[in-house]
Amino acid sequence: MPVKSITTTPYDGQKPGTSGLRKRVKIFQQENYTQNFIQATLDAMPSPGAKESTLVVGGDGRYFSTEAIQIIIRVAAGNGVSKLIIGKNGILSTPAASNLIRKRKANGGILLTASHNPGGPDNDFGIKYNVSNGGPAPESVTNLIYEYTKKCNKYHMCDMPEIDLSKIGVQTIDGFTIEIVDSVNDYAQLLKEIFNFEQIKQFFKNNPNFKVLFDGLHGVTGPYAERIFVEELGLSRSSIQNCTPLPDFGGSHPDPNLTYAHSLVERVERENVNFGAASDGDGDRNMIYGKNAFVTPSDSVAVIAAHAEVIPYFQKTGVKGLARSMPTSAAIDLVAKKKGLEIFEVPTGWKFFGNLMDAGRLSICGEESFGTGSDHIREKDGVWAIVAWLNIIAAVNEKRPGVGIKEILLEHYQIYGRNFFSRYDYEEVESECANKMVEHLRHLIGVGKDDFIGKTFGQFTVKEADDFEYCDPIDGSVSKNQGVRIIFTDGSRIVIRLSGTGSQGATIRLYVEKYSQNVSEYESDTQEALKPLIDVALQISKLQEFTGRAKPTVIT
Ligand code: G16
Repeated sequence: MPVKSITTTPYDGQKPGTSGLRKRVKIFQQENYTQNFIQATLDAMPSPGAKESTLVVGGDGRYFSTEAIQIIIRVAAGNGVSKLIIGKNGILSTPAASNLIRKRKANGGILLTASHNPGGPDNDFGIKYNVSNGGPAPESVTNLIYEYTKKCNKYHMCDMPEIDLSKIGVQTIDGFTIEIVDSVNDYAQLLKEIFNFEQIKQFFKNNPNFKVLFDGLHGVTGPYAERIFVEELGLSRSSIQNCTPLPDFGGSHPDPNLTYAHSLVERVERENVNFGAASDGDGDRNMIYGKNAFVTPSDSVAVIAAHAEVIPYFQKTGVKGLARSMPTSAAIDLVAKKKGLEIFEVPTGWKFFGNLMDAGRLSICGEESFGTGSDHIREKDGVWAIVAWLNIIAAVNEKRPGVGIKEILLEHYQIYGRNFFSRYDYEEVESECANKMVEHLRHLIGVGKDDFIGKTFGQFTVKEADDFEYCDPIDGSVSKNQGVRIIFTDGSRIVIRLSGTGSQGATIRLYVEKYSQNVSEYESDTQEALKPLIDVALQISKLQEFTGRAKPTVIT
């Protein structure tokens, strides 16, 4: 096929954020915008580079995905890529793509997703590059992509007819191979190797009144849920809802939290569902929710780590170490301490776990942003986390029948104490206002530090404060300014940082955490328990003054 080199003009602002480039669809639809970014991504691919490489391509099926895939096919061919492995109809959940990259020993993958951000012609699209370990590209690579976008004045492509993405099979055009694969098979196989499906099935058989409800929020996990929960684990079809993937997610936010998964939450409460769960647009996030028992993501990963020995995968590999992102509560640290395991605190972004996993020092990790996972792949994995909980419940019930989500949580608090945790999001704030607030905080903990440390706000006295900095223990790379932390003398803390995944204005994230070993508090309402700390966080940050926002957009 003849390669054409097309003259183009660089676009500003093609800097990948926490997890790839996320912008409004209309921005990606601009002339050559997507082509430029793909060219820059291929140029930045780590050695041996794009030429003769194999790449996995797929995504959450959001609006503009199929157009983007046709562009990727042509630009990949123009850059000498040998083979593309593409999910049927362009569909691959993020964990399934990570698995395919690893299983097929591909050189990397291009994932088309803006995760939990809404989709449709007026909403978001995203492109993310994953490296050969199956995980999101590290900052060294994403920074290089950005550098290439700034000087991208040419891209290479081959003219070819539109490829039919709906037909599973292999086609080769002039030495360039396109393989369309089933989106679900390999992933379902992986989960069957990790978990004790027989034990879970037996538990459902023994407890026919144990109700399960999974909500796919019209994201990519619908077909995965159908296969795993219905076909493999034998639940009824009425145990899953919103499981048809839609390009605009039915007009809602495909974000599994108390605000956006409210239909699940309401049904769990109203219909006395024992086990509720949801996953996001691209299937890497999850929420676990039982009647009167919302499991915070920070608690979820701690519970999974505490019970890891019931999961066949960890019986084989052992648990090598645990980790969390900095804003995530320290509940998992307490499990690590008790089990004598290494614990790591990394910046926000799943990419920071990859090196530790590759080095064999990390098995289970999680983030407060509804991300939970393990070293079975290099992405967080929503369905994995949900099946992990089911496996734990099934195993615990063999010894103590009648135990559900709430009992497991309370037992966990009895052993480890409770880390109350909440996050306030202020979405689409004017960037200038948000930046001013961050400057104010940096001043407090920088130049003003001597006055700030030791100062008392309400019942809290400041013990330490910094802007989180991380030095990767494996490759020594340093990531600075990862979030302002203010730690009080009683161990409570607040963290404030700007999100790296929004597509419009700035999103301020305010995280608060308080630890309690007071048994009478274990069933307390989180917001009530944290109210004094939240008030102090608002007072110190002057968030309302800087942004004019009296209330957060979302509380989790
Ligand atoms: C991405 C990253 C996560 C991160 C989350 C929130 O998740 O993969 O590691 O915690 O964004 O990031 P931020 O606070 O910067 O918005 P996803 O599910 O959006 O790909």
